[in-house]
This record gives sequence, structure tokens and C-alpha cells, in this order.
Amino acid sequence: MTKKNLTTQLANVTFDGPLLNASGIHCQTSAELADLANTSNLAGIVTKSATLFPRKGNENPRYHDLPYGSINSMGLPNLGYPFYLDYVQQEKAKPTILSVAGLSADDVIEVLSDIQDSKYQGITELNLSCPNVPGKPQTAYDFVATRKVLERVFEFFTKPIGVKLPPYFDLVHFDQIAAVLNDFPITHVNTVNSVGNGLVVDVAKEQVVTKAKGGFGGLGGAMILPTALANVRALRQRLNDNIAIIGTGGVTTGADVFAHILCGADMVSVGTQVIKEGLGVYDRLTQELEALMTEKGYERLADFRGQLREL
Ligand code: RRO
Repeated sequence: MTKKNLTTQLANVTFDGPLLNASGIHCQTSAELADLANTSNLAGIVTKSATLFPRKGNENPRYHDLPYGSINSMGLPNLGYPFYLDYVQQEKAKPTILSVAGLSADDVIEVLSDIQDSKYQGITELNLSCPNVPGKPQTAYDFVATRKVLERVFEFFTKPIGVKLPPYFDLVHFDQIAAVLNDFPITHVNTVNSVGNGLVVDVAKEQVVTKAKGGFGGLGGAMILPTALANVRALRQRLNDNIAIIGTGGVTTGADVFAHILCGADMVSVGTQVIKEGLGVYDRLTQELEALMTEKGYERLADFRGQLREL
């Protein structure tokens, strides 16, 4: 099988391939980040969403594996943004995306101000969609609040920055979020975060499977693939051409990576399947993607990106 050209571009950065880790997956500590740096066919590293101050996150159990995916209620455990800002400024084997989250708009502005003042020239991603912090709604479900925070950000922030979005389920909501995002110079959207506030029931025990928020948590893995693909496709149809898309959600095979790209994704990130299978998943997905491209006669991702046919 001939090697394919899998390079892809996001903002000012060229990546050797389309695959990323989903934020939150094996990217919280120095040791985990070092593992990612040594993972073949992982083209870039996304750091755990970082907050102004370190957080321990929610009580255990906070991640539960399911035959059809996963549910998590991690609660934003992270070492605080200075750790990740320092990490991304070190000499790197592969490009990084620095993910940040805020418990308030003021927090977001404080963290982004420090990133703006730092030497980091790489890509930042503002997570507007964490579903698991008790009492904190997902910002990107509030279109007015999203516009307000982006207005404040772009008063001073001049470096490459994208946003992580929650899944939307109504075509009007795609119109509304795209109308907001198209008014700002964002580099990319990363879609989707986990499907928020699902509830998994253990019938034998007659109880929930994660501790915080009475068991409500974010759904990921195979069960959310159609939702993820819908969000990639609907946003690609609505966003300005210069806003790239990272497709996240439901990838278990190379065909799923292909489907994300066919819907318009420039890059594809993998979460739940990394937990199930380990970091070797990136080699397998790449082999499967290349085999499929060979079968279909494609040489590069641009040959089929966004080319999904309607009936
Ligand atoms: O830490 C989490 O609970 C978490 C975050 Br910040 C997120 O963005 N998405 C998710 O599924 N879990």
C-alpha cells in the first residue's frame, strides 16, 4: 500500500496527519503529555482544559466505560493554566493546542491575557462546553453569553484561537452559533464536546454509575458518532471558509475518521477509544484510513474533504 499524504493545516500550523487526542484524554500530567509526544500517528497534542487555578475535579467514580461508549463527570481536574502554558512553550516534537476553560468570563479573560503576553505562538482553544462542573452551564448553549465573551477576548487577543463547542440538536441552533462565530477571527471550531448530561443506569444495582451531579454526565464514544458528524457537517455548511473544523466524537475506526473528513473536518480527535484501546489506536486508525483511501483512489485528505453527497 502506498503511503498517503495526510498533512493538514490549522491556523498557522501544518500537521503531519489529521489525528489529535481529544482534550481531557491522557493529557493532564507531564507523564501523560510525554506519552502523547511519543505516540506515532498522533499529529498534535491537545492539553487538558486548564483553569485559572488547579482543580482536583469531581469525586470518583467519574469515568465509566460502556459497550457503546463512555460517560464522564470529571469536573475539570487540571494542574492550573501556568503548568500547561509552560508545557506548550517548551521545545516540542509535535504541535500543541492549548485548551483553556473558565468558571467565569473574568477567569477566561485573565488566562487569555497571560497567554497573549507569553511567548507562545501556537494555537489556543477556548472550551465553551464543559458539561460537568456543578452549577456552571455550558456557555456555548447561551448565544448571547458566547458573543459577549468573544467580544471581550478579541479586544486584546491576537494569537490563533478556536473554540470547543457542545453538540447542537436543532438546525436553528446551528444557524445561531454560526452567526456568532462568523463575526470573530477565530481559527477553528472543535465539534463536539461530550453529549452533556446523559444518565446511565445500572439496572442490577438500581443506581447510577458516576458520583457527581446525581450521575448525570457527558456521553462519548461510538454512540455519539452521528451527532458528531451532524455537527461537523452543519457547521461546515455555515461557517466562514477560513474557520477550520476539528471533528471530535465517536471515532472507533479509520472509516469514522474518513466520515468526519467527508463531512468537512480538517482534523479529527479521538477520546473514548483511546481509553478503551490505548495509544496504539492512532496507528490502527491511520492504517485503516490509508487502506480506505487506497481502495477509493484518494491520495490526500483534500481529495474528499467536505465532499459528502446528498441523495
Ligand atoms: O473535565 C470534564 O469533566 C470534562 C470537560 Br472540561 C469537557 O470539556 N468535556 C467533558 O466531557 N468532560
